[in-house]
Amino acid sequence: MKALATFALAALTLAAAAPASAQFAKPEDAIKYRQSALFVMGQHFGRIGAMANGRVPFDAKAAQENADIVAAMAKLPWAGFGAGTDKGAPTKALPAIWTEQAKFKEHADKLEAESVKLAAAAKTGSLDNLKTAFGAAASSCKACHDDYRGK
Ligand code: ASC
Repeated sequence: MKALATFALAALTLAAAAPASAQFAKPEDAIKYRQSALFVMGQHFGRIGAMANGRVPFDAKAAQENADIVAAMAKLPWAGFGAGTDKGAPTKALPAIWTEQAKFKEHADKLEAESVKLAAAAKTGSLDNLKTAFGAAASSCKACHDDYRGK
């Protein structure tokens, strides 16, 4: 039992010190993880967009719930872009992600910041505030896709 506890502690310590890519058993898992996180985020972001663009009636509570999910999801994809995850499963991620890591991280940070603002805007209950914050967040999605997502 004591040996097991020691082993578990050592494993935890290693895990905490390991780079993000080591959180995944294989590159394919990291690729699926980031795609899944971005897909879920996109679904909830799209529901806000439908309200912001007048395609569905504004529902302040739904906007708030969706924006909270977007803000939580926006933190996740980046761990799935670790070293060695440029291939291993079908991916549109461009090689520049790994050669321009500082710039890519700026985009990720920008999205996270805009999604926090989106959630704050949604909490005000104002459609105008939601529209403004949605536009800014969508621009941050697009800016990164333009540079780092292939066709
Ligand atoms: C979305 C979505 C994106 C962005 C992007 C904005 O709703 O899924 O990836 O907006 O299209 O330009």
